[in-house]
Amino acid sequence: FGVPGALRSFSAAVGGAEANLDVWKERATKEAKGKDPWEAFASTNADGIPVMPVYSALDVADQPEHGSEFPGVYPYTRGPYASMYTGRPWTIRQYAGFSTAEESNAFFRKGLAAGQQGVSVAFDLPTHRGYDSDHPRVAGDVGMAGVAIDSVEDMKLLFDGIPLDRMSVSMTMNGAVLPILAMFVVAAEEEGVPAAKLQGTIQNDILKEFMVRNTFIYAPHPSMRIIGDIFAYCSKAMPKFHPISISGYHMQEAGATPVLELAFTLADGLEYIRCAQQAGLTVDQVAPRLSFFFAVGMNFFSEVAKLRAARRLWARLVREKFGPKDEKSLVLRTHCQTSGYSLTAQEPYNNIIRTTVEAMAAVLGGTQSLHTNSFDEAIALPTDFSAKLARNTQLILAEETGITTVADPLGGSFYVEALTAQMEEAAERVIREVEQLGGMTEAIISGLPKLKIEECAARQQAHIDSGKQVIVGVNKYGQQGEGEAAREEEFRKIDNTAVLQKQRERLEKVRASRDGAAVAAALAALEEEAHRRQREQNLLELAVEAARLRATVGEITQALEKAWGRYEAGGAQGPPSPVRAQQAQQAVAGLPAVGLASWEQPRGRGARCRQKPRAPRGPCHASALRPLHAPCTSAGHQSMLRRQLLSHPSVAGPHNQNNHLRARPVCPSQEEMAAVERAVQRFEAVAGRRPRILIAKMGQDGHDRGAKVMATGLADLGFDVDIGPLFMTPAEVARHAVDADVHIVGVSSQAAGHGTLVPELLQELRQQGMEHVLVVCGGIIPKQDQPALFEAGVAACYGPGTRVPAAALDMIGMLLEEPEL
Ligand code: 2CP
Repeated sequence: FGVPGALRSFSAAVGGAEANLDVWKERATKEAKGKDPWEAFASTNADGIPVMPVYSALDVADQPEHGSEFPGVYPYTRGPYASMYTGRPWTIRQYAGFSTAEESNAFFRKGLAAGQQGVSVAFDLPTHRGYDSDHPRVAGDVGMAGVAIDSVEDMKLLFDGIPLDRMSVSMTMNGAVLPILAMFVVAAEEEGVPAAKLQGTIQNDILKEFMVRNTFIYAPHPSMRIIGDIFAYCSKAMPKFHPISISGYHMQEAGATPVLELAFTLADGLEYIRCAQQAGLTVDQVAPRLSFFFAVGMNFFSEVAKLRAARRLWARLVREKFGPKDEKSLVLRTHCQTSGYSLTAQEPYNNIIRTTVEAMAAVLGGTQSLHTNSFDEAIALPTDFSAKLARNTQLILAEETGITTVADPLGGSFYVEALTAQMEEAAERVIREVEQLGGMTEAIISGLPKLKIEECAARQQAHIDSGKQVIVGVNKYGQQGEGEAAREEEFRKIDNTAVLQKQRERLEKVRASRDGAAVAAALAALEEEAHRRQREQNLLELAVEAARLRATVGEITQALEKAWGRYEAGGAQGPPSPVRAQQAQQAVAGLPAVGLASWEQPRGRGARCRQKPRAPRGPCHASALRPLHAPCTSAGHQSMLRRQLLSHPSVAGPHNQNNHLRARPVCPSQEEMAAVERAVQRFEAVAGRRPRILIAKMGQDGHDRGAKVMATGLADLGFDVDIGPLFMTPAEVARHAVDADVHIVGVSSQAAGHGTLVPELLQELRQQGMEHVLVVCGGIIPKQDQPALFEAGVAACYGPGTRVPAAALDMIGMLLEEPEL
């Protein structure tokens, strides 16, 4: 069979390529009708990297490593293991969790019986934020976007019948990571499985929470202290467990391009090694158990190249910066998840195809573990049927296609190798910038990474709006009559009240049966340690003791909160200051400043706008706005709020009563912009001031991309916009609405809490004499939830993909309908 291709001398190939290039150019020029083929056929990818119409040996000739790399060998570009999937295919690990521990356990067991190979737990938002289910702030969120866990008793039910000594378990937990990991350890221990045998991963990546995901509890510095203690505990007591999953996934979901996702994720990784060193560990004690997590979107070759570049760059950076002795410290192993952002609410069966393509990119990029999204996740939680299709996507790839028979089958592709090198170089430049700021903790405190990601999101939105980025069935080829392929009755619905009731009962039982004095002492020990300037005891060790005594998630969280307070996320919650916005714009060279400054609207009281209560608009009205993309609600929170309300009217959807798209994008719409301007002026003439809206996030749902896109868009259109802080209660929103004297409250909901929270808000507004305020909802509001909301008094629901100008006109129209306005 001759000499392996990878070892063949390149000089002959390069010489031959030079000769053939001229012939190619001549023929391509003809095909380009006389134009320079590089200009005619070249393009630019999302990262701004030029993509040539053809690649050859010439494009990799300057890469010394080209052709000499092997999987399992430094710098690991081609995979962390020598045999890769020929020895062991990736782990099929589907992320799930909802309602109670019992229901989630049944769902896990069904999946495992049907071919799933690892468990991956989604917790509900109260658990993420360290609240017990009976806390008054969280009623609407309990069990909705993940499973509710309050104590070890819940944790034991969650893993009932699942052999924790053999099953690798991933837990997506960042905020309340101490109580949850502690409860996992105790639940296993009480089932006879010692911590040393536990295998799996806890996400525990707080840095990206401050950037994009928002389930933090404490400020960055104390949060990093927790992570250091978890590293220290796991390196001793849980050597088979991965104490962190350093996650870029949510960055891409929030808008980051593949290079930005890669750069920030690796920069986070470097920061975590430093954090471990501060906790007294050596690089070789922590780095081999670090794991990563990337999103895989529709940019097929960029995603493959990103995973390859990630391994190469990580190996090199760790070697250069930390000089480990153990080669395992250099190896990047990763989980991947197909993109929730790429899923569309419209023609949802297209999502099966998208997910398959993305899954292929993940495995051709060499992932170790994979979650494939269900096709209906843009609309609701996955059903048993859609979850089965998602799982089978992986089983078919692993067992029917032959993809697993060769390690790194794309290795040596001129394009893939050239792109890998370009992405590595581009990411390294960003990492250098972050390191110059003092590392990722300091960079995050400055707010810059978040702003860079937001800029990318705005740029991508503009590409979608203009049709430059095609989304089949949405901004191109939408067919009448095919918009609602998934039947409504197939959606999974959680009975939040029943879950809440069950959790309350269980909590009461736990609190009644434990030794109260011992629990109080364990909690006091935690608080005392948190107060210390110098570490004396390990916080996880103390949390394990408290969990063993049946302290709850809320109590353990609160013990530390007494010392550290609850972080009021400056960066995540509020609009950036003009200075920060400007810095970010400078940092992201060439990106347009998309309305960031308009978050800084002047505030002030104007003439009160009085209206009669109005008849609710029905679902037809609400759905007439063109749905575009939707967040993936898989276990609710995995997707950052995706392409929400569009701020540029370059692709207009018709207002028609059937919720169908036209078959082609319509290019308006200076007229529409002018119409909004006229409407705002008319409103101002009548009400004495511009329409004023409060964009509110209620409950523990931290997905704020859509809220910010909407706020920016409306401000650009002339509205006065208030954007409330994250995690408000209905009463707080109502108070804010009174104080700001708004005409409209726009509630953004991505995590299913609206069913409880929005009626409460309306009630609060009524009690405060603000029944005239127009309440509209946006985000993921499943159709079956809408009648109850309209019944309660909601004026409109603007689904994913609603264009801001259309929503603006709609809202002003509703306000002006009132004769006495
Ligand atoms: C693997 N092994 C092999 C080979 N491949 N041995 C010989 N030849 C091979 N070809 C061995 C490994 O050395 C390891 O053993 C064992 O098999 C398992 O392999 P692994 O590569 O460690 O796979 P894994 O156990 O599945 O772990 C993969 C990750 C882990 C990436 C390291 O961190 C992980 O599974 N993460 C999942 C994270 C996750 O599910 N996140 C959910 C996010 P040893 O261990 O003995 O070495 S949901 C997110 C949502 C969106 C949200 O955040 O909101």
